[in-house]
Amino acid sequence: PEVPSARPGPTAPMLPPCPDSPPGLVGRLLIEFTSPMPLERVQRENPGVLMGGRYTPPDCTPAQTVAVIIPFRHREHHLRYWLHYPIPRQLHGVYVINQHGEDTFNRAKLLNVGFLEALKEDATYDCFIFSDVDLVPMDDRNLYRCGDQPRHFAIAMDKFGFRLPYAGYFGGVSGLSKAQFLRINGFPNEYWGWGGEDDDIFNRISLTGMKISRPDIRIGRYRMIKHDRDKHNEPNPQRFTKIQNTKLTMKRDGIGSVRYQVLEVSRQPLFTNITVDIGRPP
Ligand code: UD2
Ligand code: MN
Repeated sequence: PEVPSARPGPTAPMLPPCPDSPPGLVGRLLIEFTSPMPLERVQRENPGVLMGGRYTPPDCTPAQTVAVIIPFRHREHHLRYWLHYPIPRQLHGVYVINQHGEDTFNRAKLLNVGFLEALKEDATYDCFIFSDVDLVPMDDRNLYRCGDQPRHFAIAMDKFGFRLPYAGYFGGVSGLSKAQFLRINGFPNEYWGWGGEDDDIFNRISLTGMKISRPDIRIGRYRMIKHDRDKHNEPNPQRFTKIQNTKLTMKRDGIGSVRYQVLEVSRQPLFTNITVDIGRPP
């Protein structure tokens, strides 16, 4: 009998592996958020990106299939800057997970939803980058890829004086392989409102015996688009006690227990928007 995958044909061209770093990197980028960024312009800049934000290099086979997951509500103008700057061209799928309604925001639960929904669309994703919508890397050598340990990308942000604010900081932009994400039972679903969920994720990684990998401090630089605290994302007063209890809660609260309802999947020219009902705090 035939083994289909072993037989190259016109539908499965044998392309050489892509180089470790993509061609044409320039290093430090000039990032600014002054004039508004029309979506039509961003689309014109990216003719190679397919509907839904899917991208495959035309001439080589990437070692990893990388999806970015963006937690989202009411930040359209930030998304346009995020799409405009070059980093998205290192990715193979862009998923904006849009929280429906006006109940309290829940960043980590939206990221869990994004992991599952991206895999439903393409089971070959094996690397997941989780990025705030307002964080733009200042250096394109900060490659959005997964490694043998979970990776923290946003280590030197303008708002923290281009330094790591504390040793266990894991906020902003991070990356986990599919296996690493499953090993920590994904992210917590029970952090409603601002804060704490990134520290819980850091705890999960440490408790499963993994270590954080980070880029060079000169390369992991970011600008955050200035913003006020959103409505319905007030600081969560429970966050300090919750992060003391990750060891107890991580087994029952995570990717294995996430409940939600997808309301709409819409493929836009540069990203896939998934609007989801994730419920509200108890
Ligand atoms: C910090 C962390 C962030 C997260 C958060 C606490 C940095 C740079 N980032 O962000 O990773 O740990 O604290 O929860 O330190 N969002 C919306 N709509 C909303 C509310 C939030 O789209 O109404 C999304 C959006 O992608 C945003 C992200 O959630 O970038 C984090 O929220 P934030 O930007 O208000 O919080 P910030 O900057 O303090
Ligand atoms: Mn922010």
